[in-house]
Amino acid sequence: MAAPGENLRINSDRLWDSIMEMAKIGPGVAGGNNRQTVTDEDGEGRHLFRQWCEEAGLTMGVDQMGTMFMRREGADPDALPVYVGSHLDTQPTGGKYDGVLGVLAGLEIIRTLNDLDIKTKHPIVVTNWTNEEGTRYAPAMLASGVFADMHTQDWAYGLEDANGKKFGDELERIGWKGEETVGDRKMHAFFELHIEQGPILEIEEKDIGVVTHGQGLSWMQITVTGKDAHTGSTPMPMRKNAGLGMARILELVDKIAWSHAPDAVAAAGHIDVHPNSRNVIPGKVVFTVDMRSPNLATIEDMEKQLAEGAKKICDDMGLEIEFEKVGGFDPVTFDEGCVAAVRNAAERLGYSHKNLISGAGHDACWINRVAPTAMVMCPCVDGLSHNEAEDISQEWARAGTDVLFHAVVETAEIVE
Ligand code: HGY
Ligand code: MN
Ligand code: MN
Repeated sequence: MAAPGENLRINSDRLWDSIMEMAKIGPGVAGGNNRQTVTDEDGEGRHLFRQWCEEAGLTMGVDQMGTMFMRREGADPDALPVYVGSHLDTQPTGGKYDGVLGVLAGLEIIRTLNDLDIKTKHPIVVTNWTNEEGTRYAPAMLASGVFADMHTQDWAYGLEDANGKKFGDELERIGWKGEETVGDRKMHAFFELHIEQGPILEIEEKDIGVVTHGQGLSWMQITVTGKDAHTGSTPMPMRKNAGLGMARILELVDKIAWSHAPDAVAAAGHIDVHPNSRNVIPGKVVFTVDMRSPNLATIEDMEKQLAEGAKKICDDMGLEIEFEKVGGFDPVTFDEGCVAAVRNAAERLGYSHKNLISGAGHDACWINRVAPTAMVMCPCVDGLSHNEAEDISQEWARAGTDVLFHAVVETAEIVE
């Protein structure tokens, strides 16, 4: 396939301006974003993205999970499209670039092709996947998971947030429940640009991560039940302190991850304490343990250690314990052809690069099950993400988007 000339580059000022414009929607409290899935702010961000795409001549399709597909026609309308995108939803204390860079980089590819009047054989479709973050509605990568037939749509529609609002109802309320059957679309390939969300590229001074694999993930929700009681008048031997039980389990979680160092990580980010009153011993805590590794056997051993160890802690303390797996996917190996397109693009463009295993989960991890898929990563400052202080340089955004541009356009095949 004819590769684009190494002089073909995107317009990084235009890309940067769009990222900053999108960041104004659903602002956080410390300079980042709070644009959680299927909130009004999510709806506002979708409308802005749609407006930009239509200004660039794209036609929109939306599926029944709300995922947006913005299509640029190819010379061969029957050729399977090359998809490129990520997600516009954010964490409650999210940054401006997680997901957004990948969606708007896809739009920048279209804008650049329009500027240069370049045609491709395959159509190109820029994609915004619904609910990648999985915060308001677990699991993460929800819509891409339904698209890859990992969850049923009915199950997804029935998920409830902390206020009992159902995902399907909220998607309809914001007006983004589309008509298309989820997963009907067939792809020639899928590419996703994403910030690394870790420190490796910055420390090693590499412009580009050529993502060969993705870590697997396990989200185990644990409910520990003891007995609400007065923190002052209840003698220590009589207490059934669910909060203490959770604390000992979280200590165990840390030990389990270290027992597999350096190939494992684990923590709990979601913790609900009931009744969460200063002078009541917690009678119930609900928390989610997030465990990850590039090795499936390691994940399975961590789950086993957690189940046995947490049960013993609760038995010894006279507490009840329940486990519910609320999310997970196996480690991912991306498509060699697509990965090579990314690596060749970085070489051609003169960007430093290294192979990388993605520490975070991404929509690409599910789409890799239904289409040839690869990811491009750019550095982020101090490797920080899922924090409003998340930051990247415009140069890093430019390099990542240039590489994405070349990988997508080469795969979509320029028509002379
Ligand atoms: O959890 C993840 O890895 C992703 O950021 N949603
Ligand atoms: Mn993301
Ligand atoms: Mn994220």
